[in-house]
Amino acid sequence: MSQPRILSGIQTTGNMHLGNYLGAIRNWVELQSQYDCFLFMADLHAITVPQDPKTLAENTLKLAATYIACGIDPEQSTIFVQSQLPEHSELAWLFNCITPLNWLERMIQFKEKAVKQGENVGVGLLDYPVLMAADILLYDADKVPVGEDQKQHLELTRDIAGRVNDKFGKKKRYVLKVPEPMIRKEGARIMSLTDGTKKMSKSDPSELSRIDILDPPD
Ligand code: AQP
Repeated sequence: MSQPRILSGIQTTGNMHLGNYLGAIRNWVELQSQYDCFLFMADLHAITVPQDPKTLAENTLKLAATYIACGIDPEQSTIFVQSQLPEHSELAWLFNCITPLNWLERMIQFKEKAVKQGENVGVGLLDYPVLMAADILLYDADKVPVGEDQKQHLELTRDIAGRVNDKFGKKKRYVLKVPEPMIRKEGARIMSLTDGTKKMSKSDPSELSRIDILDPPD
């Protein structure tokens, strides 16, 4: 019998921190023997905020090496770079055409990150959860292991799948599998070291706010 499938990824926006490790990658390592795991480096998500192209390419490779160093076994799990598969962007466009704008405007992460970019905020930042829905639904994923901060985006993925199924599915025959979130209680939301009201984040300008997993022991 085939194993149920898992899909998850991390943005290639910088060094992985303790939140990424405890909220995501540690769980992937534990799950890889029971699930058919598809784990990717989310470089298309990374460019929703400005990135230097050379640094982005380096971060993508560094993230792949970090997955393996943390215990993801490429013989057991499929590791890939999101932008190498045009299907992610193609499906995102199709979903764009059926997703109401106000579903996206409600997203907390968009509201928080948009404030930082002021008038220059890009459409990609608003559209981020639609691309995430495409990432997941493209693979018929059964479960999506993420940290607490991604819960709202995952609900949107489920709403998009439901909408496609209602619009285009035949009676009792769904078009898209509706995935379940997998959010562990422990480590689901690791907070910033400088502001206990905010989650630890790669893009926080203060390096003192996080513990990177590549930090030296001292
Ligand atoms: N602080 C956190 N606690 C627990 N889990 C976390 N995750 C992120 N931060 C925490 C989980 O890590 C996975 C990958 O996240 P991501 O890097 O793709 O995007 P993000 O959630 O936006 O993380 P960052 O660090 O805040 O990135 P930037 O600053 O670049 O936007 C996800 O499963 C996430 O839940």
